[in-house]
Amino acid sequence: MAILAKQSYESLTEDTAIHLAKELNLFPEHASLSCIEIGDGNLNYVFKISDRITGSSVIIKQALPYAKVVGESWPLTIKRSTIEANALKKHGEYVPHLVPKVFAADEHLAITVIEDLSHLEIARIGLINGAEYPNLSQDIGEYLAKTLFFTSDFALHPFEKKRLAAQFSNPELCKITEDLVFTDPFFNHDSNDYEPELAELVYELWKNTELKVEAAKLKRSFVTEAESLLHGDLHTGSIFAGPAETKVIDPEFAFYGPIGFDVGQFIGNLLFQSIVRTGVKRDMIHTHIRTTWDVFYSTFSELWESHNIEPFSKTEGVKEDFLQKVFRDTLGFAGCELIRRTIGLSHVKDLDGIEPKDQRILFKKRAIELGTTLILNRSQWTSITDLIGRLEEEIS
Ligand code: SR1
Ligand code: MG
Repeated sequence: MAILAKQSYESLTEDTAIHLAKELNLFPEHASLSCIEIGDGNLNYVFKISDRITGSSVIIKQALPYAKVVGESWPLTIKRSTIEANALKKHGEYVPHLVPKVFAADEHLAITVIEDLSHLEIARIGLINGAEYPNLSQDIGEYLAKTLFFTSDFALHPFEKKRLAAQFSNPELCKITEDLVFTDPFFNHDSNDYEPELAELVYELWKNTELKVEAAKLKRSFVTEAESLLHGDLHTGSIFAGPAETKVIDPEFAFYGPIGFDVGQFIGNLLFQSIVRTGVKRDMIHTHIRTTWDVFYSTFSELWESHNIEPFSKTEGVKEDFLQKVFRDTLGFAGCELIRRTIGLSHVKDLDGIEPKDQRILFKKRAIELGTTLILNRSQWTSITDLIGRLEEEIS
């Protein structure tokens, strides 16, 4: 929705962001405002505006008309800002405690004004530094189950479900995922990015027809299965976490897609930490993986029993069959995430931050191998214990 007099896009600066905060009446009239740009993501500006008098602050996030990670040569729709604001609001109907509050949004300026969460830290950074986040997997399991159940055909009238699917049509951002997650890493494509020491393994991957057949199936599923309103980019960099609080941010890739994509991206990103850790610190990650799946499964099952409007939902075996399909998808999508973040465009600090180089290469080889195993074995493994068992085998 447009809320400002100005009807055309211009990229904000720290000064104009302060003017905007005043125009939007985000602070009391006599506030003494300061602003810094704190964005370190791939795509957007993030301005933190603070009142020096009261200490209160808000975030103005602005989509740039290009991908910051690459530069102006990669144009990118600013409509993603409206998708993001609407997804935060929609998901916030079901899990208000797990997403930031949205104070305002403007489609022309491509801004979303949200609560400042800087008392929390980005979960990826915290996990790399050894933070435990005791509630993280419980919270994300609940976030996944509730957002994905309540936006699906199991909970919505078919007209409302299809209205939402149309509202959240997000072709440009989906194309990024189709290319960067599902296509480019499986071919010799310019966008790929890997160390020469990985070349042999990467060439083997490109020649692995069995793997490519399975990757093609996963891509097809991503492109065609409009099951629920996904976050669409649920890696650990899209989550703010603290000792007792979790908030999911950045749903600019939101669209109607397969449920297992969100679950798999989160678990896939935890797997990077499984790869780089040892001993009890590694066990802790495995506990997070198990808890995520268990809480997702039990919460989704309870919602199925209590709120499912689909007549087939009471037929014996339908729920179990559906959740088994979600589990299979979860493993496959997690496998794709492991491979793309290791050899494709847009890496993760969990691996790239490892020194010395020999160690980093070893972990990256494990990530490629584990990703391959997940994609290939996703139909044989039927429980989260099968996945944890495979992870534990690796070091025994
Ligand atoms: C050009 S965007 C690269 C990646 O950043 C986002 O967070 C998504 O994961 C995307 O694939
Ligand atoms: Mg993001």
